[in-house]
Amino acid sequence: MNALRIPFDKFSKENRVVFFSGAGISAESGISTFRDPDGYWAKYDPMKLASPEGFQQNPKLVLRWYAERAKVARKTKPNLGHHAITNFQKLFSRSMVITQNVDSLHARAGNEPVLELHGNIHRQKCFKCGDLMNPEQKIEATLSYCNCGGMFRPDVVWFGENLPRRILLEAYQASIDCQIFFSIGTSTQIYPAAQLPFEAQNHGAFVIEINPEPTPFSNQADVSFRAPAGEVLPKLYEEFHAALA
Ligand code: BJW
Ligand code: ZN
Repeated sequence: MNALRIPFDKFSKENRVVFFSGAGISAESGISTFRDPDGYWAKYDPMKLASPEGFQQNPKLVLRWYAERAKVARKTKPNLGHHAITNFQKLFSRSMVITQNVDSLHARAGNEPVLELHGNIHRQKCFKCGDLMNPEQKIEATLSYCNCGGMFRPDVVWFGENLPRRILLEAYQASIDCQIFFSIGTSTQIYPAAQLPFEAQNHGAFVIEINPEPTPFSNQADVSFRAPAGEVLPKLYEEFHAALA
């Protein structure tokens, strides 16, 4: 741990803190990442599975893939990284999670509030009118239709689609307003989400990156921990707690 490079004396419990996460934080729960050597995009074509064009070409294939992932997500549990964030949030009452993940693990760990930039795999919406499927209705791996005649699809953000505007604005505002920004388990390659660590730092935040591999942000992170989130976050929590509580 190079936590000694964190200027604890500059921080207080009143600081605004953002925990920005990507697929890497869920890896230790057993959920696959996208761009690691064993990630989804090493096996599957993202344009076939995670784009509106892919869905239109083969909706059943896309629905099957998402149903399988939703099943895995339901069976997995939040890990030490998610739980450390819950502890951090007790220390820093003005903090939030901004995630690119769709698996609900932050919420299940009790992290709150959580902004989901790329949607949620446990919901569906109409491909045509955007209406959400009734939450009482069971999501199946097969096609179902909205009253308007449109097909239901996962309520996630695919390539070429806009992120939910209000959530993106709120995430941007929180990033430029915070004093400490954690960038956890993201390859920092997918925009506009990848812009957030840069914006936070440009607006004066101290940015701590946690990722076993380097990313396009690593060189300019204030501190970069090259280790798994489930190892680093609990130790960092102890350090922050000892310094500030
Ligand atoms: C660990 C670990 C451990 C492992 N502990 N760490 C500007 C320039 C060029 C292109 C664009 C641009 N702006 C926008 C675009 C287009 C595109 C884009 O960014 N393309 C790039 C290739 C450049 N963006 C979009 O299309 C976005 N929409 C948009 O911008 O709309 C406006 C627009 C419209 C039309 C044209 C242009 C603009 C939407 C992006 C949607 C991304 N969707 C997905 C699927 C979501 C649903 C689902 O889950 O199926 O979101 S793709 C996938 O990538 C998923 C993720 O949320 C996202 C980010 O990935 P993430 O989380 O970083 O995961 P990985 O796998 O990449 O990285 C994991 C990391 O964890 C690794 O670094 C590991 O080392 C690490 N790790 N174990 C800590 N234990
Ligand atoms: Zn509809």
